Amino acid sequence: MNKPYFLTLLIVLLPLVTLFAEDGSQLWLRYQRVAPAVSQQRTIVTKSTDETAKLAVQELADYWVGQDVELKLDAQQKQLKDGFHIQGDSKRITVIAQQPIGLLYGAYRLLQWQQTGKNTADKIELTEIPSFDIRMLNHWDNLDRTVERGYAGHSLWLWDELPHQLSPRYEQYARANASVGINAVVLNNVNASPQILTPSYIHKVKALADLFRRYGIKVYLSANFSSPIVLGGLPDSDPLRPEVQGWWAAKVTEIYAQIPDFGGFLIKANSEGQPGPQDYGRSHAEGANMLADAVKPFGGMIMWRAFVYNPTSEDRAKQAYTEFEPLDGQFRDNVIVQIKNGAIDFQPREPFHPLFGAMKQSNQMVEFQITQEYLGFSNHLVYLAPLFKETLDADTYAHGPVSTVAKMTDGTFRPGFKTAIAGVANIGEDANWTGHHFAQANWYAYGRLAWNHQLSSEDIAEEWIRLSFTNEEAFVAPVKDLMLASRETAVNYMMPLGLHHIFAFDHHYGPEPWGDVAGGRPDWMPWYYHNADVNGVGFDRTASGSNAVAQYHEPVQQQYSDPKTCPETLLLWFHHLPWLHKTQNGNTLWDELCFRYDGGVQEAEAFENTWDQLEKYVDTERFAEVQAKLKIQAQDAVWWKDAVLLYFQTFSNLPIPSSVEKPVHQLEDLQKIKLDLKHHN
Ligand code: GCW
Repeated sequence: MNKPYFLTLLIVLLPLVTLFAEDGSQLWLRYQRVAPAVSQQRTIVTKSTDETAKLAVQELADYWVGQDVELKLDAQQKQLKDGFHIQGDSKRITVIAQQPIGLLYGAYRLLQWQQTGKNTADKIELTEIPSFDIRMLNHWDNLDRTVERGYAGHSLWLWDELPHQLSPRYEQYARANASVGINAVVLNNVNASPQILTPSYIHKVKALADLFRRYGIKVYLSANFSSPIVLGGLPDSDPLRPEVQGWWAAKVTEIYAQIPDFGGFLIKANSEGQPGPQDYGRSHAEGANMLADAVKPFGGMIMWRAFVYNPTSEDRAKQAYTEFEPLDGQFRDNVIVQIKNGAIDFQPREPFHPLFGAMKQSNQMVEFQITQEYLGFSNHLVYLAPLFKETLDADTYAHGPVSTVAKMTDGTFRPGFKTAIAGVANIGEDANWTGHHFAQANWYAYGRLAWNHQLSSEDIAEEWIRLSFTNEEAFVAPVKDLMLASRETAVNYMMPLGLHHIFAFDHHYGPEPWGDVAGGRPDWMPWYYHNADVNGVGFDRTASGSNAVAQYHEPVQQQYSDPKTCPETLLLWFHHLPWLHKTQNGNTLWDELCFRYDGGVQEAEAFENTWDQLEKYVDTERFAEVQAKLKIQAQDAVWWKDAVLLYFQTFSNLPIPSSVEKPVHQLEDLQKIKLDLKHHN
């Protein structure tokens, strides 16, 4: 090929390639613009002049190919909250909402139906009222644009350019959130820089808040408890000192003058080195209430995290409960105690946090981690809806049977109080937003469950696949199976049977059950959690051990206490058992561990085969990118299996069963692996 010809070809083809490049940036919003011929045949109308209502009309005018739609505001329909009612037949659909944002949510529901192949020409009648009032994303984004535990590139927020330049991605982000009902975002890391509260940053935050408002999204900030010292020059940040209270009141007034619908603050206090009220001998309630009083006149909220633990002799799993349970009933109405789903830290599997059953007189909310800090970063395909559901559906028995975590947080037992749920975002500036194309499903699933916690993992997966890829059954069915299996698969190749926190130190990618850092905190060391020795493995949290089981109501306490009734998935979370302990299927514990790890590896390898057979249904870019990541996942699964089994074998001194694939690595080689992955604090 001679050069000029080649160049011309390139010039002609490049725009086409860019146009059709399938980089995943469209997420689950792959609507086709309707042809003018279609749009002339139907009308999309609203009488409302509200910006959000107009946006709803615009979205439907651009993408809805069906019958006429009327979007109607009805202030009488208080029970709808920010939800909607849709009724219609083949000629006309009416979306009724009490608030303009309900109309936008209704519009996105119609578009979702259209995209997933639902027949909207039949008579339709349905009402959706969200499970939680505040459906929140927590960004752990630092002001230097690194993202703590983020695996999708740098932060979306271009602080240097704000407030003057607005990246087009801000609006795409807001639209994606609104399409699943997310209505609150915390922009910055809970390990918060005080700088976020300086006037110049407040202006930047205002620019984002102004942009998100049309999409029904309120902005919140993480605040550093020492801000009065750092920014205000006060000698301390004691929440009972009048000058400190005055400083916060003035700061809050300054924020609301710029952002009248500012949501409030998220606070990590006296946790992992962050400052807090205990620095002055005050309680978490005293700290939270001081801030709650400051935002109260403006309708603001305080999300106060319960993720607290210190290197003491008390089992880490017990510490948040020990700290917070005595404070139940002491928090102001506009404080919500934000509790991680499990008592330790976003492990592949944890029992539900016992605090959910203990804080009956306080507002409480679940914090999930959407970003995969402990689940293979954005390299592993792990669909998290089953993990989220496992917590939400867990029964605390706080008010007798069926006091699930969902009901303990959705207002069932505390009618009239604000309810909320949070997920730590997995979003960054990568073209596909989340690093792994399938990690988009976790953002989507979190939003859908925040909207309706009764949806099934299966239905959400199916929606997402249809929206993001295709309605072809031959693709939808196997991919759905793969997604639904993926969380259990990851548990099996990483930490089956209730094992936890045996990750590599600091960055948390890959296995390091032998990990020990001289002088390091014991509660950051794998041995603290697995307790492997010649006698057995596991953490005794029964009455003969740390007695963490006592933090659960009956009958859960009883059930967890006895290895015969303890769910096998949590066995080594609650029990230290001999290697030859008989598991439910009659295998010894050692053999069962070997089978689980091996099963996890085989499943991860099977994911590769499943995907390989689906090539013809997927665009080349996404096909190849997912294929490459599945390969890493399968290799990592082998790494996990070999590392943990070979290491534990040094204690069990038992053979790996012959039906299990032999380790391909040497323990000494695995112990030498040191990944250079930075953990940004
Ligand atoms: O999971 C741990 C993470 C920290 C994080 C902390 C928290 C933001 O390893 O990176 O800090 O939890 O939730 O506060």
